[in-house]
Amino acid sequence: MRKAINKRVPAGKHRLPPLPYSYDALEPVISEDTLRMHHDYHHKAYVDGLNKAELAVAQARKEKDYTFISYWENQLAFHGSGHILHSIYWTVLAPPNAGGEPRTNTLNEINRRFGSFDNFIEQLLAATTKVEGSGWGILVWNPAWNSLEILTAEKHQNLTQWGAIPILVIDVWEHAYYLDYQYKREEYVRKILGIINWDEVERRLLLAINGKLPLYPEV
Ligand code: MN3
Repeated sequence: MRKAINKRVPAGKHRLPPLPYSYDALEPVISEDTLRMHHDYHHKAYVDGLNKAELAVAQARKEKDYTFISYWENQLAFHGSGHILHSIYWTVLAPPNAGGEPRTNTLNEINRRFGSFDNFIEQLLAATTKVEGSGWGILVWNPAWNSLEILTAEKHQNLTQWGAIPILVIDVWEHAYYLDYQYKREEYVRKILGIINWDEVERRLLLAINGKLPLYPEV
């Protein structure tokens, strides 16, 4: 299991975290080709974009020239959120022999909020499948009222409740599924829901409940 890492990362020094398994570990749900491109190219682009934005903002500060600040603020939100969500996405997926049902605390909180595990899955499937354009389905813990909630994100950064902590995230950008599922986004989400690493979800939820997050797999 991944250790809690809470390093301070200086501006411009983010690095792509390694996948916690081999590129073919999620087959047949996610092909080796998809996983390799998704991690090595797409996730890396968000890490690079975040570093670039942080350094640009630092340079603007130094030069006292804020002509392009709104552009760089947009880039910080987009690439920073993309890096965070992808880092979580890899860790909450497990090889196909994992899956099954949530662990004790996760199941208790799901029942409390959604009434039953089936209700939860139905809502998560519907909400995630129906994200407009590129985005994410996200199970969050909201410490403001101590509850799970299902939220979605358009792109990586739009639509949230501030302070909400992502516990389980599902990428529904086309790059996550198009090679393997083409337009069948719902089928991809269904398959993903069958390979969730519920041990990791439980670990993240317990940390969140105990005020130990934000805690992302930074390197
Ligand atoms: Mn992605």
